[in-house]
Amino acid sequence: MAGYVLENATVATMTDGYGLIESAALVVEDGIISWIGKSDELLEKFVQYPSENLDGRLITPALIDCHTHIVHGGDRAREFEMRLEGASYEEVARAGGGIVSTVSATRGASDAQLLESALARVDHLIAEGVATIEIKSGYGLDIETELAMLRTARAIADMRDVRVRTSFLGAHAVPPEYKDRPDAYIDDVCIPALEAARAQGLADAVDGFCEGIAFLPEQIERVLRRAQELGLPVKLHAEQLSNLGGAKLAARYGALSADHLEYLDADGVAAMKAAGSVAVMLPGAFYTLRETQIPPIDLFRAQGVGMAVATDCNPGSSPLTSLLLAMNMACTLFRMTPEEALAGATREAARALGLEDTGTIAPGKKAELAVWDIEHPAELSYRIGYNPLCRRIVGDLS
Ligand code: DI6
Ligand code: FE
Repeated sequence: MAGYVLENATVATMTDGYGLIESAALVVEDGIISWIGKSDELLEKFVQYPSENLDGRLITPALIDCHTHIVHGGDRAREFEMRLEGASYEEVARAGGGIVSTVSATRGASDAQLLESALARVDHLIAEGVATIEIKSGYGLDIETELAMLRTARAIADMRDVRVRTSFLGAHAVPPEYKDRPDAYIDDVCIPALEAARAQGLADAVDGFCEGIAFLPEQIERVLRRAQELGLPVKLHAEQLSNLGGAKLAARYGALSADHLEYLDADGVAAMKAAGSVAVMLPGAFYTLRETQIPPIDLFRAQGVGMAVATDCNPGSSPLTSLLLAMNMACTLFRMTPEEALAGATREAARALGLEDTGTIAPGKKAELAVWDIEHPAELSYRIGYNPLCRRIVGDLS
């Protein structure tokens, strides 16, 4: 393939703030952005390329959903009803519902069923301009099913034009057969499954759920240590329902991100800043669980901790397959600005995944673009339940 030019567009490069360029042209060669600037300054050598007039539409980096549990069996609509009848998320979990019920459904699903149900959700994200999706394991909680989840996640990238980054989340919940024996679960299942995932090239990162209803910091640390020995980057579900110092622990392991963070304190923010960890905001879970304490957005801003925004797509606390809605919620519920929300679903999401070749529009980055039928990028966060995507461009023009 040679190259092409996109002309007559407004481009939000997201390199620094929106980085808006009006009446812009963008040149792609061999799937890589090679030039971006004003149309009337387009270099002579690019004029030979086929060009497409975008009629003033807005181009942004393709969106990145950097935290999902999109591969899983079953659903939890009944649990949703229970919560509406008054049960809390923790009560549902302690009563054998919650994560563990999805574990049964996931173990009971065939690989084909897991793939098919995940693809239906993935297609919703793609339809909104998403080109990279992070997908976690964590509903298998036995070696075989954890690996099956990760294989399914990899298979999605073969079935759709989307990049998938996998995170091993064996330390997500204690399965029923290890009830009250979380340490034995970590030794017998979680660490061996992590090693197998690493050996089979199925894990790009390692995650955990550090919480009273899941694993304590000492248990999480054993997993993070093994990940580090295996050369895998780490991230962590931390401070979602209480403050156990999870983000600080993850920061000691150079975490790419700490996620949720509603109960994070100033100390934790400082530790994240020092480690360069991204704060992944998951307003879909906050909304679904009707949380009231918002993450320390002002402290992240003051300290310069990057904020990403993701769906947390999962069957329990965030049955959400719209990253645009997550961006709207990040603004309305967390008081992030539309500019921060868009950076959160592009540049900062890329950082949260350790990806350097996507998330902004600049020479050398991959051509992973979203073209929108809107004039200003704030519209992406402003509308609720409206999808203004015109097209996604990944590599070639199609
Ligand atoms: N935090 C979450 O929000 C999801 N996992 C986690 O560690 C919830 C998963 C579920 O309820 O199934
Ligand atoms: Fe999650």
